[in-house]
Amino acid sequence: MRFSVALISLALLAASPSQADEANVSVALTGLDGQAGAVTLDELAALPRATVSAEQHGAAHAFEGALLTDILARVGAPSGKAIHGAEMTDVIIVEARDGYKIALDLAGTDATIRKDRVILADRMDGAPIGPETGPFRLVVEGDLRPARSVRMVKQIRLERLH
Ligand SMILES: Nc1nc2c(c(=O)[nH]1)N[C@H]1C(S)=C(S)[C@@H](COP(=O)(O)O)O[C@H]1N2
Ligand SMILES: [Mo]
Repeated sequence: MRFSVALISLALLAASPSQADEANVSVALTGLDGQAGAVTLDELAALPRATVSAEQHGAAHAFEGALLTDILARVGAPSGKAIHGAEMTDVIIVEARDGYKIALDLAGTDATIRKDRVILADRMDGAPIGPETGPFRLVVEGDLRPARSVRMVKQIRLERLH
């Protein structure tokens, strides 16, 4: 009897993701030359944090996360003065678990070019975003309709247009 209780407890432990697993949930990153990387919830929390206000269903919400610029630096993305010439056709493709995807111009996400920030958020109004719409959500500051606010972000990749 005691043995079967122990077995059931073990099975339950194996089935429910631990806190460590949650923190290891990640977004896959791909650089211009195919460099592969990732950012986990833990790593996102350790990057410089930014809070962006965005409207959702007519109400303003505070989204908190890290700048896309700081995240894409992990796969060697150009930023600041390095964005000129050929880099002006670099695009960022953000894809979600449900297959929804959007594109952004890299230049338009850089703080030296535009003041509106683009963040990968992991918190909304002070709480984790949660698995149904998160745990990662893209937020583009200044957007009037949140069509580019990708929920459940799975992958972010860079491509140079020719
Ligand atoms: N993964 C995913 N993200 C998405 C969408 C989607 O279909 N799938 N729709 C977009 C569109 S068109 C809008 S208007 C907003 C709506 O966000 P809300 O449901 O939080 O208001 O989510 C955007 N993000
Ligand atoms: Mo929409």
